[in-house]
Amino acid sequence: MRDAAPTTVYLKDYTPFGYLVDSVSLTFDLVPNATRVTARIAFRPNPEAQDRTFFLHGEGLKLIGAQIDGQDVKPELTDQGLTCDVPDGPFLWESEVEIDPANNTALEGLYMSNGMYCTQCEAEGFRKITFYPDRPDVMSTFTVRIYGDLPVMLSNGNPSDSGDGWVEWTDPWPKPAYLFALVAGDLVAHSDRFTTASGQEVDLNLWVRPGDEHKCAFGMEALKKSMRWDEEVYGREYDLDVFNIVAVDDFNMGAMENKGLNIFNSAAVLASPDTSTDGNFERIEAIIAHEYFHNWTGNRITCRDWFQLCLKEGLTVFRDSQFTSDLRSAPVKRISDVIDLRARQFPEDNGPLAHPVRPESFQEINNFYTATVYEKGAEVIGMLKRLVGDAAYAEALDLYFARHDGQACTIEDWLKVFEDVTGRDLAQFKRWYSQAGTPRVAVEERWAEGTYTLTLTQSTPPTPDQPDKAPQVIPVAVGLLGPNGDEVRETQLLELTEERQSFTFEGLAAKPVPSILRGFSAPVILDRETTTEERAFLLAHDTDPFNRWEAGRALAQHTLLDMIVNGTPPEPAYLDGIQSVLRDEALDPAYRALMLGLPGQSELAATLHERGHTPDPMAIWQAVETLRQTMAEHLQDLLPRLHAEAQVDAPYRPDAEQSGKRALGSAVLGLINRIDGGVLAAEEYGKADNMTLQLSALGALIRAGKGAGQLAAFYDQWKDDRLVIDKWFGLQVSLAEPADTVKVAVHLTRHDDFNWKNPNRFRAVLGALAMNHAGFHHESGAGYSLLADWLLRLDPVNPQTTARMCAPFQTWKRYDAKRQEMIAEQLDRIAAAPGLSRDTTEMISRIRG
Ligand code: 0A1
Ligand code: ZN
Repeated sequence: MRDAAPTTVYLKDYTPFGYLVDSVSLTFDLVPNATRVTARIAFRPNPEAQDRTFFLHGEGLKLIGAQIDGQDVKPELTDQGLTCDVPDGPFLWESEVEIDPANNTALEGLYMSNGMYCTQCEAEGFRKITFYPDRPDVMSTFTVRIYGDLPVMLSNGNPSDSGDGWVEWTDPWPKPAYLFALVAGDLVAHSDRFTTASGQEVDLNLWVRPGDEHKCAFGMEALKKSMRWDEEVYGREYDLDVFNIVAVDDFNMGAMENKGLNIFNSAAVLASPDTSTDGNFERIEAIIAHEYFHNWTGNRITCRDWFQLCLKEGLTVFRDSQFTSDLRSAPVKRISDVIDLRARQFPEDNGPLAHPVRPESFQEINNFYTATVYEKGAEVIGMLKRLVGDAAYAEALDLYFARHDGQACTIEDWLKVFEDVTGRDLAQFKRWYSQAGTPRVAVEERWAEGTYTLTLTQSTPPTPDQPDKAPQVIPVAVGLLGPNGDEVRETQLLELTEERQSFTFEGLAAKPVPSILRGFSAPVILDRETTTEERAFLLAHDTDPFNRWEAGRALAQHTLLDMIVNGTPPEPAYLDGIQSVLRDEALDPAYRALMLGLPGQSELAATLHERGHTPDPMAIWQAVETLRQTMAEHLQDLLPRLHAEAQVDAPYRPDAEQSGKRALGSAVLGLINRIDGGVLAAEEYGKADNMTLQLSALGALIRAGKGAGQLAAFYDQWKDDRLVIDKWFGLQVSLAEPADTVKVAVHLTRHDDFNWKNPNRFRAVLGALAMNHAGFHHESGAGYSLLADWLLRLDPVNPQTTARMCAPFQTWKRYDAKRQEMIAEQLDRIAAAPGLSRDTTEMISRIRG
């Protein structure tokens, strides 16, 4: 069924639901096309609420019958739910509905994936399962009985009873409906046990389809590490007898934190050295931690309404980044997070989709699971922690858990614990939650008689619905270096609270070189005109690993922009500076691999646009190619030594040490490849004994124009492994040359294995198309129309994934008039499609502006 006319929901309109739910008892009779769901729900009037309208959400449900206190009732039905007259006091609501999981391609509610039943209820999917007040502030305990002839049938909580053909699960912890889950199918478990700090035994199971058993061990270890870490660092213990994780092939997102029954996209949990790259392993470890950490930040303490999404997501992303930093390398994690923030969040914050970390309105909440809510939300917590200090942060978190356990909370509740612990007024800090847009901080410096003055000026550009911005509290970590490279002032935190503010450093013997925004202490853009010499100096001497990398990045950006705008040759100071860093064997190989990275082409386009130029995707691509070639030649003598240093002589382990070496090896291979035309890559492909090496060699061969044979061999080797075949699809599109990208993508969409209803496979091709900057923005406009064709095809099948995949169009106003016109035409074509989903309608209209 297509959606009705969109309505907008506002944060300011929040009111509590008129009834409290004391208990929920559900039964499921699982049949692919006709599953019956009965619900017995104990309601009582909510003393805190004024409005006693009894409205239950419900979408696409066939109502079989309903009773109140055992008497048949005839509720009034709409396409959104039902209303009914109810008694003044407590009452028992009973309903029976029929649903069709086998035809649920939207992957929301109860659906089937490869013969397995599974659910996705966040944000508003539970209403597709039964009539219910489907809002996060309505919390209740659940008992769930599942009837079916499937070997494994799971729900939230602990197993409580079973009989012939049925099982029962009881979740003692009150929860909102979005955390409900059910899984049933022919599954096998990889099992383990965990003893909590207080001695409770927990059964751990990772459930997968038969054949995937060999891909479970890493995920299980990651789960145990997460459980221990949350005890040690946040004092949080697990609270049920069993923790189940299930891998599902058809899933719109990465994973979902349902209470006691986390459901994962199989790409976000299954791993083996043969089939997964180091990057996959690290991502899986982080996602397992993320979902597990939600047990406290999200489940035990949940959100009052969906506007508060960042309350659980920002905090949980922040916690999973801390976890990864502790387990692996903190500087490498920080740099990777900033690369990701700039690639995904900055475009959002600086374009038509900009919204505050806590949005104030939405049409479709699923469109707000964004990099702003998640990643900028985590940055905001990082700033808060810096501002109050580690000890106060820990104290505030303890208070948060103690004060709000079992509640559905708001950002006000969150900030209040910090205010209570520190006595600090966070009213201005709160603007980070309400103002959209990336603040820009301009830097001026003055040097006179031993006193160095930094003057910082902040401004945030207008964003949709927010023309004027007030100054925010910006923590700017600064250190000073003396002329010989010694640190003359250690890192200190400047608090920029005014629009313009000066900070002085006295008693200096010589004019220092400032290292500003160390550790990327705030999610801002630093506007600072500085010299190549100064950047090279910081690249050589900065003691802050983030800013040292940032200096290299700034040099790379500077030289690329100069090449693009002025046709200048690559900057020798950049090439020499990078060379010195690469020579330093004391530096972590992973860090050196990051030093070899260049700013993304889309990021370069954004910077050109900001500086008043119209980005030409082809010219950007060409400049990157030229710089890479120059780097390969400049570093030629050093490359064999680095390549040798990157070799791993031990059995494969996906840990920071080995994967850092392989990352360096892969970056170095990419450069050698430009000189030897694929000779080393062919050799490496032949002897690769893990997916990281195999894929990096295959990529190099494709780039050298010599990958055809290996691509075919790779397919034959892995055709039965859907996750590896996703990589095979994606790699070809992401590495295609600009003029060939669309051709390659079209060709792949005609492949027998292009199962476009599977979100992973759809994204492997169309997502990779959108990420190939010069290919997607090819002057023919074919990239735009191909993406639009597929969005139109996917929308009736899966609105959520379609809406997310509209995002590549968000940057359209950066480009020239011709490209803008071509994109506008595609946006209008999509918008005009009859019956377009609410999800996609909202995205397209916001992007179109
Ligand atoms: N809460 C999950 C992410 C998630 C969100 C929405 C979903 O369906 C619309 C699915 C998963 C997390 O943060 O991991
Ligand atoms: Zn999350």
